[in-house]
Amino acid sequence: MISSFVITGFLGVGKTTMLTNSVQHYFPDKKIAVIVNEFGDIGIDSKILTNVYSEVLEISEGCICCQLSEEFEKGVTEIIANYNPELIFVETSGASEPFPIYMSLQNLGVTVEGVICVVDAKHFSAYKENSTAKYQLGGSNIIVLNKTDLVDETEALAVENEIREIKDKYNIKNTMTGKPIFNHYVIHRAQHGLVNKEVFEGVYRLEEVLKFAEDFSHHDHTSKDSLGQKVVYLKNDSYFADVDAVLQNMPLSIYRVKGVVKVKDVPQAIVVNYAFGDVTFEELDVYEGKSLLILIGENIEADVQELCRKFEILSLPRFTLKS
Ligand SMILES: Nc1nc2c(ncn2[C@@H]2O[C@H](COP(=O)(O)OP(=O)(O)OP(=O)(O)O)[C@@H](O)[C@H]2O)c(=O)[nH]1
Ligand SMILES: [Mg+2]
Repeated sequence: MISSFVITGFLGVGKTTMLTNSVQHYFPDKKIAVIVNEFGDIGIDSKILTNVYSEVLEISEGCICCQLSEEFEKGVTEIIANYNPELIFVETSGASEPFPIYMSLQNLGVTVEGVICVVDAKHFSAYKENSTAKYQLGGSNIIVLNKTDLVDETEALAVENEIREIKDKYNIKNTMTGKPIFNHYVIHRAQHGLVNKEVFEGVYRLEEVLKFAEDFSHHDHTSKDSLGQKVVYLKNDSYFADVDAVLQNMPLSIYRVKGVVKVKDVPQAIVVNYAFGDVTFEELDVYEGKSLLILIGENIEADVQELCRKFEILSLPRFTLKS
């Protein structure tokens, strides 16, 4: 029997960080396959994750909980046939709900040990009103309060209380009986995605809920949440300080930036990771592609136009593929 975990949580909360830190730490000898669905059509996470795991399947362009369940199920079937993993981790995009993915895995005969929702302790108030964020909490049974290094105990407790309120309200229910599908949930704390081992030990294993699954109505979040993404390229003769200046001047309505850039004064390519004003940089050993940034936000068209006007090093792709 193949086991799996679904990792959900809003944009930039630390899902990939958990996969690179905790998972590898706890399962050094297991055959692990990772499936990652990113918001946006260029997979930065899969580039990071392939440095850590040998089997990484990237499902891009669209949301696996809405449009891509067929592609997702095909991908899982292929990864099982070709690699025969003992454990599968699915990182859902920050804009998708976990429950449909849970159902797909179950339909394929893969045991779901837990649905983990990662929460950003520092930036929770900035995104908690987003309806997808609420349904992500409602559809999970293990909640990881991450980035606790950035808040004090009072703030952490306040977020935990808010999580409990939302969880009670949005806990997914059987539409026939009105009873919650997941009876219990736990909240763990983490820094840089490093959680207590019991999160992955199956102690919170979900009961079989397949019989309820047909009654679950998927909420149409794509039309309600106006998140959009845009890619910008970086000119070849840019310096690190130029990139930093762009990030320092991000409008508030852009809350996630990911990308890989090559600059003149750093020998290796740099992975840029920006979430709600905080930014980290990491070096990437192998990268042959273009220097690019993916920006995600609520007023994305206008914001990106403005950024490109302000910063000469940025340019928009000349062609965009219509989806
Ligand atoms: N200070 C701090 N930063 C963190 C922590 N966990 C993650 N980060 C940083 O947060 C940023 C986003 O982390 P990711 O792991 O890429 O987040 P994600 O949820 O996978 O993001 P998406 O896939 O784009 O939705 C990165 O810059 C991380 O280095 C943490 O516990 N503390
Ligand atoms: Mg990620």
